[in-house]
Amino acid sequence: MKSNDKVWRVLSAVALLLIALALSACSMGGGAEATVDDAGSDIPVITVTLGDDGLGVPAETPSGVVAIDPSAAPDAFIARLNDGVTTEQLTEALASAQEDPTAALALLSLLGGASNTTDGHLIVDLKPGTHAVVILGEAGAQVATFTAGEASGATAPTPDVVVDLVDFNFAIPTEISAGPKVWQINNKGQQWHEMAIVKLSEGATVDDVLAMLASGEETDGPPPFEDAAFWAPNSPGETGYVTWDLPAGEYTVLCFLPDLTGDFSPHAAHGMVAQLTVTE
Ligand SMILES: [Cu+2]
Repeated sequence: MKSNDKVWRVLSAVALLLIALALSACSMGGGAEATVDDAGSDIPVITVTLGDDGLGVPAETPSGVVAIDPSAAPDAFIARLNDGVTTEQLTEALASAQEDPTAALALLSLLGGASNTTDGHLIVDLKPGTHAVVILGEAGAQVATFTAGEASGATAPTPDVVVDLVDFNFAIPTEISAGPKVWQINNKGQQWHEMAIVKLSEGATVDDVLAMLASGEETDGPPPFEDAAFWAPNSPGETGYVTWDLPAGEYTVLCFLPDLTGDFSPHAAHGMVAQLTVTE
């Protein structure tokens, strides 16, 4: 199999997951004009919109600690453009990102993205400079860029749960209690990483999930898991925050991203899988 085929298949599986999450979260609203609001704390909220005229985001935002509300486009991810990279260059690179993401990844740092949050947003610490909100869809990439300027002066939330993403594992508590929890997600690896928190279907195993990813198809109906929460890819060194309220139960945590320095197999196949128990 050509490596590009493998990338496509893995990304197709990721896309299925993202679409499922988007459908589950699409009742959360959106469509309003893109704004920067005050969340009631000192953290400004940057609202992403998605309408007939595409993806929208305020042209100028604070830098520093900000909240980004992608609930109108829950499969969007946030990126910082490398110095000198233009929107046109990024758009061109993203056009082929689903076949091979390496060209796009060379132009930016991925800051994450989140679905199924309790408050509709994720929190990131933006450096001054050009950023983008991106959706990779079947119809191609949608990109909205914005410039982070003056520092917000806000402080990052105090996390309840800290997860380090490494090559290839999750440093994550084995057990947390139910109720809203602020998660801090740190990529401490050398590769890009994401975090999908899923509930395996009755009788399904991690091997079933890996087999689905390897086949790139849903051969026997739906995937052998339900999505509970998703954190979109972070580049090495990047940190984000999100509040999730996971019901009590047993969860499996996986990274589906392809190993770009190896055989393009998903990180989960390299052992980037963890179990999480949420107690009452
Ligand atoms: Cu990973």
